[in-house]
Amino acid sequence: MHEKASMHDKEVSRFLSRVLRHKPELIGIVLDEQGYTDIETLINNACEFGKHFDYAQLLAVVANNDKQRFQLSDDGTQIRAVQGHSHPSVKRHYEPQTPPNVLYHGTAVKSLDSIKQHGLTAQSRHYVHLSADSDTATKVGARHGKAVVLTIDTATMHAEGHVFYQAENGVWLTESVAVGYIDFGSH
Ligand code: HQG
Repeated sequence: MHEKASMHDKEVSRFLSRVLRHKPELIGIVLDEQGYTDIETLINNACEFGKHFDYAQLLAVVANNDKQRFQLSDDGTQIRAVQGHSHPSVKRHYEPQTPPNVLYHGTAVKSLDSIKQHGLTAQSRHYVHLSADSDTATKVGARHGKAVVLTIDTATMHAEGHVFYQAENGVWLTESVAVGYIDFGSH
């Protein structure tokens, strides 16, 4: 295959998730506290790393992304992932929001024992991620194995002072979820 073979949008999206959430140093880019990085540098450095896409393709990936994972700065020169970060440079500000009465968390059956012991913790990311609907949560859980959807009593959590945030793409975030707020269903 040609060295400069263009990438599919999905590959670009995966690559952007990797460097904008977890591993900017892979291509020598820097994320600011709000997660933004300079697009020109990103494209040039990605190219040197063997990942070839241009500004037009990046714009298309941002616009068409199924989960709206990315956001451009107002002037179009910077890009960030809106949630999902594990990188310590990023300390994103989100406005606290009142959550719906319940939210869902998709996980894998193999994690249930540990979750029953410790509750939901952020693992490598900065927050526990919660979904507004159980179908989405099922898909999130299936990434890790046989999926199971947990129902979180967010009304009580919120009433008891736990803080929730919603990323620009609708994903809900909170620091952790204690076992007492989790409905495991039949599991
Ligand atoms: C589990 C995707 C053992 C947790 C999704 C999950 C989401 C525990 C895994 C976003 C645990 C972490 C985030 C405990 C939590 N013991 N396991 N105490 N507490 N876990 O990938 O929520 O498509 O870091 O249940 O859609 O799966 O990439 O988090 O299974 O919104 O945009 O530890 O990533 O978005 O896995 O997914 P992850 P997640 P994108």
